[in-house]
Amino acid sequence: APEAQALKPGYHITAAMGWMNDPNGMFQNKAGIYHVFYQWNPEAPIWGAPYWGHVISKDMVHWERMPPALVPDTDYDYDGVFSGSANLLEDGTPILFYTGVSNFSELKYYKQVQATAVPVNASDPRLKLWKKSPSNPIISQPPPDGTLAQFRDPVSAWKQDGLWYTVIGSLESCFGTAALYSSPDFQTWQPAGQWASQASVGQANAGQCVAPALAQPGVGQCDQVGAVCRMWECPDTFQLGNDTWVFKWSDQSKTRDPFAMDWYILGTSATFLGNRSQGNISSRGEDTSRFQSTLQNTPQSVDYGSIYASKTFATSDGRRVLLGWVFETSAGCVEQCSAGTNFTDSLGWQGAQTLPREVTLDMDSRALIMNPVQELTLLRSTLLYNKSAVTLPSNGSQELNLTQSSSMGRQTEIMAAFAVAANGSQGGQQPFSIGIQLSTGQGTFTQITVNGTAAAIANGSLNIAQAGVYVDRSKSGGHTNTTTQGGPIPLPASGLSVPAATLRIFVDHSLLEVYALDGRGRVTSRIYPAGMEDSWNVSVFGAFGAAPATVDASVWEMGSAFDPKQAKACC
Ligand code: DQQ
Repeated sequence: APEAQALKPGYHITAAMGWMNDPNGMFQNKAGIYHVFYQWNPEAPIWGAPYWGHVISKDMVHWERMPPALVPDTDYDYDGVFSGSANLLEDGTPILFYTGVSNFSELKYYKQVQATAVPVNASDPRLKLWKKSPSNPIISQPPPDGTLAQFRDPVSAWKQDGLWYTVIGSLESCFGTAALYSSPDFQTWQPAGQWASQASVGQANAGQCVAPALAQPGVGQCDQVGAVCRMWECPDTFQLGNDTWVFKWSDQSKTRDPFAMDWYILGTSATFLGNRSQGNISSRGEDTSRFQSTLQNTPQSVDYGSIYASKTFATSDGRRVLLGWVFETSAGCVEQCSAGTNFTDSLGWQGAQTLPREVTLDMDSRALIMNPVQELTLLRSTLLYNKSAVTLPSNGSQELNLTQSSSMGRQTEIMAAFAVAANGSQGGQQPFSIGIQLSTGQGTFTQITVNGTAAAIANGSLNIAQAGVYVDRSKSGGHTNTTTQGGPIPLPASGLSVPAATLRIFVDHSLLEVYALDGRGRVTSRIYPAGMEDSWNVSVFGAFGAAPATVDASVWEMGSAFDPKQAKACC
């Protein structure tokens, strides 16, 4: 249908058809080719026993589709090849590490075990075909206080002191946890305590469950489908910088304030590895974790918008890159919509991945900064608008007079850098507000704002003391969910001294990715305005106290992720 095509993202990774959710097992192989897998139901645009879909790329922006890498077809994964990771052994051999799910129709709970797969032909740079290990499942015991019904999403393993370590999302005594496992050879795995838990990162468990009455070995009442306690899904952990570790997890509860589903916390780890008695650590409220969240008191949001199950990998040139599942969320349902409640169910496809984001550590703000990988500029085609030092009236807005009528107008990058005009000179705390309004025709618009307070605005430079980033969808129109998404931007305690405050927005049909203040604040939103297929306009606005401001703005058309002219990723 034309509407389905008008709304389908064009330069983000999507599935050809059917349902897409979590990113899985990203890595870059010896030939330099990037591999991305994802949870995929090719049979319908709703969640169902997932396959691992597979795309490859030479540059992380142009992608080629491969046949599905893993299909739910064995006795331990016929209910789904659930999420997991990729691992590169020392000789460069990739191993996919995933959760096999079975048993649902028989026992009404999912039995979750961990399994591996390797390339059929490791010298094929496209790694087209994969085979499951004959010794699968390789982990079929949940952690001591855990359950096989909530035990999934193994993290890319790391090696330390001669042992491999991985972390697996779990529910232990009604606490979401990341269970640690170790192995000498990637075959035999032992529980090794907890890496982190809701208790250790200072989040209460949402549960009303009491100690599990074990109906069957390893299955507690908390863990039946529909129970209140929530495991932690899709944990991720990695070292960034000399001593700093990041721990990231996905929290299904929709009660946190500010709202976010993917969280991270910074800490340290190494002192604990190898020194604990194995597999005997209670999760009942005690902080026994090996990941120590010493560098941050409270968890931070990966993104305030519609993303979940994000995951990172290391490129061969040492960058840490994140992808996350961007789900559909239309009017009439809150956040992830269940099947049948989302108007996009009718489109024949659902779900996308975020742009690949480079993750860096900012110790001044004790926060992660995320920006699209630099390769993304390869997708820029026509420069539609480019002006410097456009004056914004104080508390006013400036039309860029950009009206797009070509279909490419729906694939756009907007970059704006706001500065206080040179004659602005004020001390004290000044409220400021900068933003972009995307008008999509028929009186509908989406407003993206960064606001807060700036101290000592003077001579074109501002010191931002407090800021937040918000996507206001109340007037976006069509099938859009009208909730405003956003939250505070972590800043250094002494403020952020910048000559220009930046806002970078990626418009990809129904998908908006917003990066504020050079990637310090992020919001990914879905908008489904009715008029979007016709034309849209960009206006910028800014108000720095009463000081006049200027803006440098550029807008590009963007190419497509699956451009037939670039179809071959390699070889
Ligand atoms: N999605 C996968 C699970 C994971 C969840 C199943 C998170 O492995 O826990 O599709 O979205």
